[in-house]
Amino acid sequence: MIIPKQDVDYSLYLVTDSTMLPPGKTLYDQVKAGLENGVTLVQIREKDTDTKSFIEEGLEVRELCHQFNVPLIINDRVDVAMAIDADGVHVGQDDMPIPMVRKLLGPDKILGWSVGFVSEVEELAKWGPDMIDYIGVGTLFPTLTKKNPKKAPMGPQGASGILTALEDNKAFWCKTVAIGGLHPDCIERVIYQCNSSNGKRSIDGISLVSDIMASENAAESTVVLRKLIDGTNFKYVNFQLTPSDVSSSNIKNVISQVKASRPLVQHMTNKVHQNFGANVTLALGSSPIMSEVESEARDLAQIPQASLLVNTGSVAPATTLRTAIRAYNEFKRPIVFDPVGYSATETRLILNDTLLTFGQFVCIKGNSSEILSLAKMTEGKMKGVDAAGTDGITKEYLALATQTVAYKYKTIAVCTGETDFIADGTFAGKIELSNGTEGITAKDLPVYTIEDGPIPIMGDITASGCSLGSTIATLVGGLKEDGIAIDAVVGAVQLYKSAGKLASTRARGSGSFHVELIDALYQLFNENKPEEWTANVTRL
Ligand code: 3NM
Ligand code: MG
Repeated sequence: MIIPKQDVDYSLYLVTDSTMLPPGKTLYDQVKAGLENGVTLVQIREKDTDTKSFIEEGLEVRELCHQFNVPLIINDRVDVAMAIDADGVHVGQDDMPIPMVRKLLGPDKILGWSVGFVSEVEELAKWGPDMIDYIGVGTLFPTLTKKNPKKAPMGPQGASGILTALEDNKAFWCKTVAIGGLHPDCIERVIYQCNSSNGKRSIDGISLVSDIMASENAAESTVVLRKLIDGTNFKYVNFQLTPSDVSSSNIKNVISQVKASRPLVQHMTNKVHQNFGANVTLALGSSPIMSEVESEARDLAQIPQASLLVNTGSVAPATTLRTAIRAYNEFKRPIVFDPVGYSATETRLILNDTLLTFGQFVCIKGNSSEILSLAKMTEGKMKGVDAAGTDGITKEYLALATQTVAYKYKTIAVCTGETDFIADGTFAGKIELSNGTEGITAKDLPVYTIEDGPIPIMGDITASGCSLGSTIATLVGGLKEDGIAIDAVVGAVQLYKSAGKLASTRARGSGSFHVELIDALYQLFNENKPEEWTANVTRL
């Protein structure tokens, strides 16, 4: 062994594939460029190479790796690994059984295993610390590299489930690398979003093939990856994610910023909401754009003070939503996600879960049924897309569900109902390998309630919940660089609830309620006196 196996640095793990090399480059060239720029572990994974060539190549790459003090792992071929005295072996679920591999390799070599399911974690935990050293957790995202994939992409939430299972099963020794479809656009998000629910671990490294092996400039590609992995701050919005003691003066400040910047609020939303959401946005002095055109999403995302509301009652195809989510993340503009009818049907569940793996959202807003489903804290089924009765569900339980969603998606979660709950799970955008959330769990997150008693008629108009999404997207969109996300979200919910209350005292029925709600939003926003708003904000 080049270094004791407990000292292996898993942070940037390059797996080879000689079928995707760019013209003029050899496998050796690409590995060398990687090693020179921060690759910390190498695996030779060659599916169609003759044994003799594999051994020749293995010996060369082994020597190269050892010049950089980097261990060399061999995929699948235990015989080749032993023949060339490689530092370890990586096997998949259909390869030689782990206890046999370990028996052949002896105790000191590194043994890695591809894992996609919790049951596999339970198995490795039973074997104990002398068997598996690390697991490749995947597939994270769709990839063309692995032929005939047997697993569907699990996304960061699936990877978090694997990390949680390692903790639950006390497999504390086992290191983890994420694998599958990892490229610069998602590295920070993967490190940020993947952690065990007890807050004690996140992934120990990023493992990838094509981003380096297929690169025309493998050195440059590795530098980019290394920088992302070593960063400690995931700036997915151009304003602050710091915790705040939200107060009326903070909210006043948010409203002033929105008045000055008049954000452009792109709505990808359902037909019923489009007109009302546009009018709500206009009442807040801002510009709605109801575009669902894929080819212009990038242009819109580059407009300063743009924000995006994704409401999955939308008729836009998933690919369009994905393109928009990517673009807004890339240009560090905020996205508010409203998973309408989450899990009401299988179709909605798949669409919402897929979209949730595509990006990083500054806020996820849902009614109590949606939040309970997202938190996996309900056995009950939703009725239609309206909030199911929350009778019998305690405030403590809803607060915990909101915290759980905030924690799981590293977002500000909003759960609407007669009492609204808001939990801040942004962790200031802090990212780091291995350490998770440093022991902080969902129930430790800051949580606020917004209350104004029952609001008659509010539930009798359509798109009132969706338009809270418009209000949040407007306020976060209008934040200046020093503005704070949680101030804007709490402010938006308090403003919207207070305006609903005011409208209900003025309206004669559900028809005039619509009009009165727009007027009330217009009035309260323009007066900008949050200290007089009727809805109460309480930090629990
Ligand atoms: N194993 P790329 S996914 C080798 O899920 C491998 O276990 C996977 O390639 C798993 O970085 C994968 O080019 C391919 O997407 C990863
Ligand atoms: Mg294999």
